[in-house]
Amino acid sequence: MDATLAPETRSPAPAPAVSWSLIRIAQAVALLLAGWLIARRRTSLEVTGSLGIGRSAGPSEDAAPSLLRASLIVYTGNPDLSAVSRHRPGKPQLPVSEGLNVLSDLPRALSTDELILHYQPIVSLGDGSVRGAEGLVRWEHPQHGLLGPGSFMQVVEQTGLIAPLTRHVLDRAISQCARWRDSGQELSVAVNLSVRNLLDQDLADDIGSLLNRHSLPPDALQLEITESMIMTDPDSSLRTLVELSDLGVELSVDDFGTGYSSLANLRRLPIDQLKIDRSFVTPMLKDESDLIIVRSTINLAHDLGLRIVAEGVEDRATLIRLASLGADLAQGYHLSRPLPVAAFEDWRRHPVD
Ligand code: G
Ligand code: MN
Repeated sequence: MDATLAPETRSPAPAPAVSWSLIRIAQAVALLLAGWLIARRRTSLEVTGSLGIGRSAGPSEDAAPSLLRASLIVYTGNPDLSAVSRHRPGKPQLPVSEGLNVLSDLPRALSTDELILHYQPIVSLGDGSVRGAEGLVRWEHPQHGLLGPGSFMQVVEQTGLIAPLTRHVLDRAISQCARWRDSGQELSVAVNLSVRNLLDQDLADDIGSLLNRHSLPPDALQLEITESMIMTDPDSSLRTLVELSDLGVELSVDDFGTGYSSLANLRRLPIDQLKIDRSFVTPMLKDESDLIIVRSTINLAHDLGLRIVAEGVEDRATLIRLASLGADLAQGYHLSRPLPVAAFEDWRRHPVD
């Protein structure tokens, strides 16, 4: 009997180990990078370098995946910011197998208009009017076609690329909203933030400049954050949220009900609205416990002086029930899927009742 395993049942070859001499070389390079920078003679900045080592699986493997692993490890493998770390099997896996190299393609995409927004309408449950739209990023990749955020955001969020991507999305959303307002449509626009954005001390200033540049009133912009983002670093997040709120932009808690934020924490935050997660809203007419969660969340939000948006409204019966429960706004496939700008404007002329 042949004792060798059939190829498909064989476990994948282990990634080659990184030799200690390679690590020593990397450590020496990191030491050379470290130093002090005296800025304008007054402020001194400590400069350090982080190196990631990603070995290729063999001579046949393209360089891109190992470079990607190495760059990613700089950001993800280094929680204590030790200068050198190695990619190990089992660390976050990237969609490199699909041939998409996010880290090398995204900088180009940011400068060539490949990253666009689709807009999903948000409608008032009081009078059915369209109040605004959530801008959702899409990547029109020249080789891979139209990509949703699921194909690239996980990688982007783990790297420094999240800052330019968020700036790009904000710029698009703000300029689009300003155009709508110029044509007499009093819409607002919502943009999703990532956890790293809340640790970025320049965020509020940068958003202020974008609003100025496009002459958009700050309260026409809503920024969506999740409970888990706030819990990652509550103190730094709170500082950024207060700055954003002082700027006059509105803050929403997205996917509300799926995280672990306590009421005490929520009360500390300068938020304006809760978006109740679609996992409660979509099935609420079939599942009594979901209905109870939706109803009590609406009451909780109102008692705290917050507006409530129901996400994931997939049929008319749910829309009507939400209105009778007193929810303020609704979003979901029953109203519309996220649409490219032209289709959104077309939809506005023929909305669903
Ligand atoms: O996390 P956030 O709520 O920002 O996610 C928005 C995502 O939810 C988008 O990708 C959008 O396509 C999706 N979405 C919006 N409305 C619905 C809906 O009614 N049903 C489902 N299943 N998904 C929705
Ligand atoms: Mn959202």
